[in-house]
Amino acid sequence: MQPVYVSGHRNPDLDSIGSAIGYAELKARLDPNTEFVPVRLGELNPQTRWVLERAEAPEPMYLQHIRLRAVDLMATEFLCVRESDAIREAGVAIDTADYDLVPVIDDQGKLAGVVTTRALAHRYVRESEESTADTLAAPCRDLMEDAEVAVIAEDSITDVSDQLKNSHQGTAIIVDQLHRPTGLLSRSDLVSPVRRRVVLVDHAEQAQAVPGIEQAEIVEILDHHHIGSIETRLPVKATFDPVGSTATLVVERFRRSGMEPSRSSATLLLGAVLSDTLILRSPTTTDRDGVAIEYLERVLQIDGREFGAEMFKSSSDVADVSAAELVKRDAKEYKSGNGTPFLIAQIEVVGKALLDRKEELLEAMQHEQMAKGVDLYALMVTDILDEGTELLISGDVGAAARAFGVELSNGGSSLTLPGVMSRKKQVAPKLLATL
Ligand SMILES: [Mn+2]
Repeated sequence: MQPVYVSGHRNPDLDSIGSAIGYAELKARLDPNTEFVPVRLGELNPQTRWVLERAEAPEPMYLQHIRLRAVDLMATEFLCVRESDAIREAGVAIDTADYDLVPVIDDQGKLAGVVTTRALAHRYVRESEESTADTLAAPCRDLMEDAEVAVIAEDSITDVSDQLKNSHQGTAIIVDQLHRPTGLLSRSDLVSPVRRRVVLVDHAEQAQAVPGIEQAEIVEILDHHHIGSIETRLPVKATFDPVGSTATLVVERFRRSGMEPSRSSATLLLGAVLSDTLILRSPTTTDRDGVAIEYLERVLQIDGREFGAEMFKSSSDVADVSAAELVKRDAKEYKSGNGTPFLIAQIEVVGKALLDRKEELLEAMQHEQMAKGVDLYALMVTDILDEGTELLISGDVGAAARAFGVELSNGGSSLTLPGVMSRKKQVAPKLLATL
């Protein structure tokens, strides 16, 4: 059985990582026969690293894409013959397994070629006609031909399928780095293959999901954002519940199941709720987030607000971080109603020091805007103590100003937005509606 991945969004933040780890733990405890693997879709931010260390939790596995690979469908139990084996052995091997060829290996176990049913049949017919004595006793190397489709385990099924279509051999041989056969994959294995499975947490936008999501089977969605552009083939259990963090929903599910998260997961979930709600100051915060924090404080026997203050302090010093990194670190991609693509990044800070680097940030944003081919790149510099945002804009600044009904400030490339702290609730909807 293939595992079920539990994935947050690209450019992962603490809520995505903490929720993925916590929810994978709960799912595995509720369904011990299935493996749930929390994953990350990119580099972890410093805040997430800080909490992972406190939680003594390992970095989740990096998932590059969720398209089917040769390794997902290949058979790993199969027969090989040696070059020196009698051709008859190849015939027996083919007869035993259900493939149209058998791999032939050399003395080092490396793939030397294949013996196909077609070649065997020709040989047999010729021998019968010539009524010569059993030359099926000749070594396989006499009848061997090149393997036309030899691929590696990570190769995508689409590639393997294309290669098989153009080959008269109906079976692909999967080889390792030393060119030793490790699996077989026939054309019939490619008919209605079992897709890779994933639970989405903390997002429901295709542009934010793991690459290849359109080929995967989404088994569940647990989110606190607006319902995005994700499409599913089958009906799925989907939750879009507007609380302050996805971690809050995970905590509630633990409690509803009568289970307590491990200390490690509880630490991550606490960090995630505090991070997404900016220590319960963000306008997205609900009473349920407060209840989740109180519960986790009891489980962990620590003061949540103190933990949160320490956590934000650890990650808010960005003096040493390059502008290029800052504008990308927590960027989310959106598409407005008329299909205009744009990005909103956010940095939480304490104090105004970062705004001294505004020109440098804007330059990095222009660069990213071009690289991503989006119409607008916005960066929220959010002061979590002062409770307000300076919104830097690369793109149509006028449209952004209209979206918020404010004047351009500070030289015409940013908007001063007092009280604005939430990308999801206060910034994304306005830009979605205007662009
Ligand atoms: Mn979140």
